Amino acid sequence: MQTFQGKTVFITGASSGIGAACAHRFADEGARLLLAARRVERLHDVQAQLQAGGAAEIVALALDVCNRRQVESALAALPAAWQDIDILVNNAGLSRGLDKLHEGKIDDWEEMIDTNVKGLLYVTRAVVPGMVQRGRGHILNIGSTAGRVTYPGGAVYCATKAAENRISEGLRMDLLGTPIRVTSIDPGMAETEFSRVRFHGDEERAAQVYQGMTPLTPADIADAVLWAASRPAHVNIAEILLTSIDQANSLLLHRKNS
Ligand code: NDP
Ligand code: 8X3
Repeated sequence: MQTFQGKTVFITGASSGIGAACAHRFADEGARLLLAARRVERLHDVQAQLQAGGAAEIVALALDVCNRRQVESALAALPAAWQDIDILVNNAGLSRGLDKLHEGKIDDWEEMIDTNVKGLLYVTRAVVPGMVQRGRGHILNIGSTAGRVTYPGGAVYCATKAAENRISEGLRMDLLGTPIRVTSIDPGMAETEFSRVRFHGDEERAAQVYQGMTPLTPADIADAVLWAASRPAHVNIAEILLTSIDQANSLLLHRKNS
């Protein structure tokens, strides 16, 4: 079993949902946390809650993962005591819109691709060389059931999550021969701010997504992340696919009122 006391865990998209839940889970295990997101005031709220719960050291980093230069400079500028990242949780991500592809908004596509694919790559490129140099590390990328089964209106989001799967697989191959581990955590529907963001703030439409079914909670997913990260050093959990009991895949849901 790996333990996390004194380990440095870097979580992107830690201001909300799954990222914030991962922060709580690793904090409970005594990890030092480097938490990144664009909404720094929300990160400070998460930080305050963690500190009230007795968390170890925490640094909140204002970061837009889509901004390649910002990713490079923010990580290079970290104080020496925070440079040695042991665990990277590439969680920052979003969906925008649920339009048919031929009617889709190109700005929505660009935002998803820039965040979920290019952002993940920029952060990975900035962090992993240090892991290789130090001879230790674990990258956990947050994928989705959407990366495995496409759904109508979701082609571009699903493609970004399929890309996450392929990038995780390729990184695992490229790191073969090192002790660095790579895991893709692929959850089904979880109630977070995800649908609110997808529908550009339309709360009513977002709430309908989870109507009549029990979704995963962010804590369920954080548990899977922690479990994968805590396996013995010679065990690499390549993938975890998890859904709530009311979901079989991207297309097949059980709703109590249907
Ligand atoms: P939330 O909207 O609650 O959280 C998304 C997080 O990503 C926020 O902290 C947000 O922070 C951050 N983020 C978004 N864009 C950027 C950016 N450009 N730079 C830095 N941070 C960014 O949604 P979830 O917690 O649900 O989503 C987390 C991950 O889980 C995503 O990758 C999502 O695709 C994936 N996922 C979600 C599922 C679900 O049903 N909820 C299921 C499967 C996977 P801020 O806005 O402050 O920058
Ligand atoms: C998030 C799950 O099904 O809403 O990746 O796309 S879904």
